[in-house]
Amino acid sequence: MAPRRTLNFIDGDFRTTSSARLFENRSPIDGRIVSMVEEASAEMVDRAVRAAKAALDGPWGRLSLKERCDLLFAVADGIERRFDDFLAAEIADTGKPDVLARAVDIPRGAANFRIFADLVRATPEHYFPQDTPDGAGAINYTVRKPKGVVAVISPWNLPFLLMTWKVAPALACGNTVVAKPSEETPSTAALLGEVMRDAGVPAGVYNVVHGFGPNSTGEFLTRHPLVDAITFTGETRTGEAIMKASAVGVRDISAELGGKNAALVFADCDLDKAVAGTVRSAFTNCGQVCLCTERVYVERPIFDEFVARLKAATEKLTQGHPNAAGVDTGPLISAGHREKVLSYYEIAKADGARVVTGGGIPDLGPDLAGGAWVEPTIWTGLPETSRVIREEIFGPCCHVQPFDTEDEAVRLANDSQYGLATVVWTENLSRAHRVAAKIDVGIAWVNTWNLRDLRTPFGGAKQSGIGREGGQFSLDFYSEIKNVCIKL
Ligand code: NAD
Ligand code: 6OD
Repeated sequence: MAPRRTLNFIDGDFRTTSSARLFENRSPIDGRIVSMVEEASAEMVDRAVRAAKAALDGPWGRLSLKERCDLLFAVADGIERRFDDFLAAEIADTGKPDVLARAVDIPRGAANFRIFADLVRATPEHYFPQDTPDGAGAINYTVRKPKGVVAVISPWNLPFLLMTWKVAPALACGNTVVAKPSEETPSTAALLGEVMRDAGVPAGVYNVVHGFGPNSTGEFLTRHPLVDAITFTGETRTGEAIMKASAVGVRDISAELGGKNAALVFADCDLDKAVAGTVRSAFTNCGQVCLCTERVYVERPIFDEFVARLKAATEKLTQGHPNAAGVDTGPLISAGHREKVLSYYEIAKADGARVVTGGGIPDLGPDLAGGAWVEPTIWTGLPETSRVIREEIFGPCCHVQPFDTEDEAVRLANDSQYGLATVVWTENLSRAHRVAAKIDVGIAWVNTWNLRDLRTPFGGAKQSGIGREGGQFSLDFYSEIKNVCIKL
């Protein structure tokens, strides 16, 4: 049977062209073809952006705030009605365990629409009464308008969660969107087109174009002159390229980029929690979360015990088919990404690492032999100059290194071009606040990892990004805030 086709969703429906180039969407579980995807040409991208522009002044722009938010609630309901379809699509594209996608990715996709619909209705405007020399005064108040057509460029690691984390606030603020999901994970973005259409979202409000980055769909989209703002999540180098594109026409950009996140484990921590938390922060989603810990610094008196317990806990993780019971970790996203991760496993050996556990490819039997599997891996003994310590690997691996003082721990954590997230493990309240304040990151967790309140700001310092999204911070990015000054 020929594999099914994944089509671009433009102006309210799926579009196919006989001249479209096709690319394979392969499952990282076993290498089988999930679907053949139509790559959007420059003409298709232009059609999507023009449809989005037209919808701004059409039925979408004429909706009241309540009507718009009601539609977003209907989208959330529609995602939940088709939960199993989204779950199956996300698992086939990414190979992530059913338990993870079921508990996190798909529910968060629906929640994103509800939370931003609620938030936009609850957001007050600013009011500034002003004195004037004639004594009569003036009043200033702010008015929020949509920015216009927003290009949403998203990565493959949490495809549905991260795309909807941008699409939902953009629509809540009255914008229209053209989304370009990663070429590795096109399926849930396409399914969302069906949900939007069935929920009655007007044509042109949500469009999806599939394809690659440079010289392909991503670049056609970010360079399109009718795109008013770009929101991007992905690698730092890609962020730089997209920033250059956004400079033409002075378009606003939000960029959530890479990380090389540290965990600081102090001797006064609750060791059980620190070990369990580090297993989660290093190996969740096979290490493919931008917030994952790849550098672990442990205070010397507990170093040996921590490493032994981390090794034991890591070796208890079960790798296997995402739909099998009791599975903790799936494969990497692709054979290409596995090559990259394994190249760092080689660099670690060459740089003199002690391999505490892992370091290779697991044998999971013939059914999974075509998949992108690697072993969860822990190293010690590398110099801080090693590329394994300096560069983002984005795989199930971490290096553990001892430290002697709090100042040294902070210095080591901050010694990175990145500044996304840090975890501090300590039971000392003063130390927790002191260290969290000194770390140069956008997100500092203490005694937990990836605990999310969707009202909080999310983003990175240094080369981990520009701007903040989340709650009110998203609404500020997706709105043009105008000041109205009235002389009384
Ligand atoms: P990537 O940068 O390779 O691709 C992301 C998206 O950008 C894809 O849709 C891709 O097709 C598109 N793209 C690539 N080049 C482009 C170009 N020149 N113009 C327009 N679009 C282009 O990232 P990835 O490999 O998909 O994702 C992994 C990376 O994402 C890691 O670095 C990870 O840290 C980062 N990430 C960051 C966050 C965060 O919130 N900070 C969240 C998730 C992932
Ligand atoms: O939880 C979120 O809102 C979020 N933006 C997570 C990002 C994870 C990165 O891989």
